[in-house]
Amino acid sequence: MPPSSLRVVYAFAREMHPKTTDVFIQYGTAGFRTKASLLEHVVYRMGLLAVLRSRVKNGRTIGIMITASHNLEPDNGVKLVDPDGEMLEQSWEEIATRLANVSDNDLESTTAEIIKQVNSDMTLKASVYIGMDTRYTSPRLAAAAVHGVMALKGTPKEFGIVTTPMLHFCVKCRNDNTYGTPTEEGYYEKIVGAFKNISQKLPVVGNYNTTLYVDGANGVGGKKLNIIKKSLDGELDLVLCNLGGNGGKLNLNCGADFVKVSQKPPVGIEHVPFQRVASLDGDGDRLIYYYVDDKNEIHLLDGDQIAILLASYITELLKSCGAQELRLGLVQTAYANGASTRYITQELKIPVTCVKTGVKHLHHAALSYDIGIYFEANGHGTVVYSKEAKNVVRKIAEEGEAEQRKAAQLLLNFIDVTNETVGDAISDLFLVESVLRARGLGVRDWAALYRDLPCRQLKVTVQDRNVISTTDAERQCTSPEGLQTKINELVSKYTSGRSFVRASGTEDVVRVYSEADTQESADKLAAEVAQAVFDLAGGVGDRPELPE
Ligand code: NG1
Ligand code: ZN
Repeated sequence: MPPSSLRVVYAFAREMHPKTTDVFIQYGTAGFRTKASLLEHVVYRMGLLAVLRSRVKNGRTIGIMITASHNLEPDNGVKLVDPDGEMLEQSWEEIATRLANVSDNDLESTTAEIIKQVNSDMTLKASVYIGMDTRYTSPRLAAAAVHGVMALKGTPKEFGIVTTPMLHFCVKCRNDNTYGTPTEEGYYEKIVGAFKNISQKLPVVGNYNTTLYVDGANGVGGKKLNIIKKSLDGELDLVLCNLGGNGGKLNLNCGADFVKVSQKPPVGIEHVPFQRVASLDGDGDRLIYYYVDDKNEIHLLDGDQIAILLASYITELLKSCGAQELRLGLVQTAYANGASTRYITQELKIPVTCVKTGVKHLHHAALSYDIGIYFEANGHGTVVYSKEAKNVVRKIAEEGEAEQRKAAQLLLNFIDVTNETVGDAISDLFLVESVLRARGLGVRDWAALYRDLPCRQLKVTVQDRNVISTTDAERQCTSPEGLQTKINELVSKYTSGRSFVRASGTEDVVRVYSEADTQESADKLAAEVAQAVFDLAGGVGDRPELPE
């Protein structure tokens, strides 16, 4: 493509998606995320960038997802998906930020500079898959992405409303046809099909029952489960709530993030005591389980418990297959409950790596195991299996002894239920249900495996959140001066106390986390640390108060 044809980049921008704001926007841990009204020019430009990225990757398909995940309705966002279905390579985040923020007048020249910098061969074909969540602002933004792709003569393909993990899955399949068929139907066929295979092999036993309530966060995940529900042949009886009807607003007082952070059940569900409920987030990539007891108290089964459930079951299957030589490990962040880390390392004797917040860090660390299980406490996570691991299991499934073969075949089904590209609430839900069924566990049995330490998360608004620097996978704070010493001093007053602070990558706040032996102590410690942040890191607004 000769440079002169870049003029269309400017023309499209000026005519259709002009930059109408000077607010600086940054590609963070989850792409660009802000008020939907500020995003149209950004998404158009991500259409351009996706084409360049596709060409740098020899024409392999790149994904663009329009979503703001668990944020409320007025927000939206956009993120790019790399060819293997993973998050955009980190070195391109700065390029994305630069392209998103230049003026329309400089867009043509900046695009030319980037083409040169990344060495994108403009004669190659380029393919971009585009998906969106259910927000009313999404179709307009998806159209902007399409225009961006077309401006640089790439080929866009729109998937309409899909979960974020479905788009990741389709991108992966398009670039690697051994993984599956790159369509929504292909996703159901592989993931739901494998779950049905497992169910047919495993009778319902013990305390497991096939009824599962679902909080769909009034987003896309619940809608897709409604499609899946019809094909489950009674293997799982889904009672779907918060599907977006009856005036239910996306993520408002419901969904995985609400349940996890507020530690309250969502609105929109009539709770039956001790009934297990799965809560998804707005774009279907996070999953939290919980139940409410007969005193109306909530018991959470978050990402930590999901990871443990999956890890212990896969370990058992590996043993039954005779494939213990495969190295299985777990990846967590500082937000993982201390009790979970202790249980995994001391009881299950499974190695744990702790990394910085952000899926890409977890995913990357998980790849260093033969079977890597990663979950953020908030319910985002999945399992990744190395090629070697899959080959070993396949071989046993074909050539092993009868019992080993059976376990290996079950593990192969389990692998097929997994969306290895990214955390996926729907795939994770079927994985959890498979394990509960296989082990005959009721939700209380699962919750009884170990007891979480009470914890609390708070946010503090400061002038500039970047004054907070951290080290040791965010568990220690290196600036502002004196803050870590103060945190240590506060923590030392509490039994089993732990606390850390970090700047959010998705919101303009500093996050505070604490845990201790009682909820009162965890709440008090969090509030005290929040005050320390406020005092030492330039807090704005009202100083956080201590609980009554
Ligand atoms: P930030 O805002 O950087 O804390 C949040 C989550 C991350 C991750 C991203 C992307 C917490 C404490 N943080 O990031 O784990 O999921 O959003 O959505 O849950
Ligand atoms: Zn999400």
